[in-house]
Amino acid sequence: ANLSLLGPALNKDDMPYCPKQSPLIGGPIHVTFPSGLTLAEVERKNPLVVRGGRYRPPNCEARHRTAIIIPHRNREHHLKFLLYYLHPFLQRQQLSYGIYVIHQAGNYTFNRAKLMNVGFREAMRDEDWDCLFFHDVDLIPEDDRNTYVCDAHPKHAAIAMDKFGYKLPYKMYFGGVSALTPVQYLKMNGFPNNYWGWGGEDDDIGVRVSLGGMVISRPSLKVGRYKMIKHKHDKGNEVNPKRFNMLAKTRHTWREDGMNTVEYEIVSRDYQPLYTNITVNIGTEA
Ligand code: UD2
Ligand code: MN
Repeated sequence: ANLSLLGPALNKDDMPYCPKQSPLIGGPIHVTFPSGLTLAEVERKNPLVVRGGRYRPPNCEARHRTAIIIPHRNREHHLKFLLYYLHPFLQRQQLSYGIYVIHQAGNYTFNRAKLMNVGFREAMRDEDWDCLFFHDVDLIPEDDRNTYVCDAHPKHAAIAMDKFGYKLPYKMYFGGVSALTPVQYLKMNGFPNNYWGWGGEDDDIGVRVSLGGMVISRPSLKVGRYKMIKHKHDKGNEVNPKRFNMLAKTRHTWREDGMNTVEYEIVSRDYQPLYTNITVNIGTEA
């Protein structure tokens, strides 16, 4: 007899697959920033998260494996709140997941998009993730129906942010939080490496989606809601004055700059209880 007809599908370890819709989803999340919160407290609240910030559901085999890539420097305070919300959020979605913090070494001008390329390569070295979420450190999701899985096209998840009045600021906007499968990522040659400082890189990435022959997918406005932790412009991430000139050339440059040309040096890889920290030297502007 074909036993699979008799019960839920079983995987090789004889655990049933998780249901297609997680029964743990609760909808809207009331986001506040408790003073005095510590990482030790976040650890205590997430006893099933293991070394390096990895998790798999205890009683079922996850249908999706998602890596979260967070570009970072000098925002420990934001990171703590993001981890506080993100770990339970991903667990309620019954995902198998890992959280990577990609920390830019040194004081040279910040480069968000290049750090994402590093995160992509380093996360894929670890495991065959089927989806990567590229996630600003200061954006807290406000609804757990915004599932952290990939779509048939690159997904812009942060469609509705408080700072833009919970509306999409413009049609091609691709900033904040986005999600791609490895195939989608490579199809657009990843992200640009040459945007140093604030701005432009998110629009370049948006243009790459269409240059790679894809379209932008988004969750609904009701579900893709985020709160951005208020902050000032960081030192070392000054507005990039070249961004408009660079953007005008993306269609000529995207094949020559991206995942196929990224160069960097890993300074350290350490497995924290709540995330894997990768400190990287990404060099300076040519
Ligand atoms: C907007 C976009 C962001 C990006 C940026 C331009 C939103 C919500 N986000 O963010 O996706 O396109 O414009 O570059 O509109 N970071 C550090 N340390 C630093 C500087 C930056 O960790 O010193 C990281 C951190 O993950 C941060 C992200 O880079 O969330 C984006 O930088 P931002 O938050 O200063 O820029 P913002 O809010 O204008
Ligand atoms: Mn921000």
